[in-house]
Amino acid sequence: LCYFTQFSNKLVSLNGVQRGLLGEIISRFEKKGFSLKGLKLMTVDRPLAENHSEDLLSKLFFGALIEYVTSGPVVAMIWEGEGVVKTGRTIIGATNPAQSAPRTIRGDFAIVMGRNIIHGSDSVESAQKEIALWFPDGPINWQSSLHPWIYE
Ligand code: DGI
Repeated sequence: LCYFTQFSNKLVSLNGVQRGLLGEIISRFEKKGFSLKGLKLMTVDRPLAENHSEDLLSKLFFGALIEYVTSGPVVAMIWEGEGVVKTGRTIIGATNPAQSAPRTIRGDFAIVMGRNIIHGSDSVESAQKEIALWFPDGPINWQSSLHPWIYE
């Protein structure tokens, strides 16, 4: 998972861990200039997975999604930066990897929807909710010394 504040996005890397893609995924957000404000390798129990995806409860694929999210280790991240929710989703690519552009995470590393590697919050509001759910202690507060070289 990756999730994101006004400025941050929580992201969750799902089978990115099993696929050995974690370094690659983190690297893409780091190189863009976003700041890592939270990072956690964890297993996910059903209540957390169901709470996270409660808006999808009525979907036919809900059971499969919960199985997937709870099947192995997950890395939860908080990334911060101007426009990170929108840009983060561009970096991740379209939900269906068959439609994700090349050079996006899903476009480069995934084939099917049910194994699409990573989740990113879709709005500032859902990022705030997801950060509270996955990081009860909140983000780590620090500022990169590169800040003046990334922002005007
Ligand atoms: O924000 P996204 O992860 O891009 O997409 P979403 O919030 O609409 O759906 C969450 C996840 O649920 C998505 O990453 C993969 C899964 N999903 C969505 N639609 C389908 C699906 N899985 C299957 N198998 N079939 C679907 O139609």
